[in-house]
Amino acid sequence: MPIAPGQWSFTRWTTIGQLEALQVNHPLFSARLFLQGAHLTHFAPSGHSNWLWVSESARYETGRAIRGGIPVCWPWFGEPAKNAPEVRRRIVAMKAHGFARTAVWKLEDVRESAQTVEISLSLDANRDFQGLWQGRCRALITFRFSATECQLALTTTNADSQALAFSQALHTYLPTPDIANTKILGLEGAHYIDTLDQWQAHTQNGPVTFSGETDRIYESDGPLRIVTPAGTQLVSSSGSDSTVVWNPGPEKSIRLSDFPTLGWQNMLCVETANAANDYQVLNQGQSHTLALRLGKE
Ligand code: TA6
Repeated sequence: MPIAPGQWSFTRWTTIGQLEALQVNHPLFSARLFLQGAHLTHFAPSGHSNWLWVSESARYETGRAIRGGIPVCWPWFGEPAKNAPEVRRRIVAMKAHGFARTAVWKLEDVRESAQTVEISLSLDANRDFQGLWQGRCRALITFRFSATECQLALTTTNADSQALAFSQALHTYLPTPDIANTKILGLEGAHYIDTLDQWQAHTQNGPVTFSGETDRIYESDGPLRIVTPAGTQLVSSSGSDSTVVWNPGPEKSIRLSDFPTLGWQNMLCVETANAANDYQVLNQGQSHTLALRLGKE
């Protein structure tokens, strides 16, 4: 059972549209976290704007993924057919990005201090999901907010007697005043798969810049700097050797759900992942943690 409200100093239950969320109003920062999808849509140090991009067309409806923030793509990333056979053979639902982002997670804990708030939620992927996926595992995600950082850690534990192969991503949407004057530093020389070029392998030459639809899976585990005209966002990770970089560009934006036609000019996704060949395999009882740390320069 979730901890009864009223025991918290900075955290309150709220309802946005059809969805329940935890609203954190701490003297040093604010955050909004939905039970559906364990979906973070807002984090900002006091006096600052949201570090995350959220579509102005986003809809807050039961069973519908929220466009923006940090969707949790789990227990598979991307289209099922584009996953390794060991991952693909477990997938029943032919939809992208798994089912965690539209499932209701269980609130495990809220811990508050003068400097931080930590919130943990869990999802038991058991027989209730057998129409979507053939596996039995548990996800525990912990958010840690402070005046300078937003941290996420997603731990998957295999509860099945058989080995579990899965892929995943923390699908972070970041804002920018102008995508044409935005670049990502830290991927220079990295190999990547260009999903828009028949999934061919390429090597990154210089910073990543944007001149239209971009959808790439980079081999990378290092810290990244996202330099925009409004400032520089820092993204670092652990438990991940792949980073997905995505901007839909003008054409795909028209086809995307809950996405404003010109929204592509003011956002990019830098996704901390275990995607493509970076999928994970766990034996019974083993765990893996995918962690993300957002900061500002
Ligand atoms: O992570 C990049 C990507 O796989 C793109 O190909 C695009 O489909 C994006 O995710 C958004 O997917 P969604 O299912 O949230 O519309």
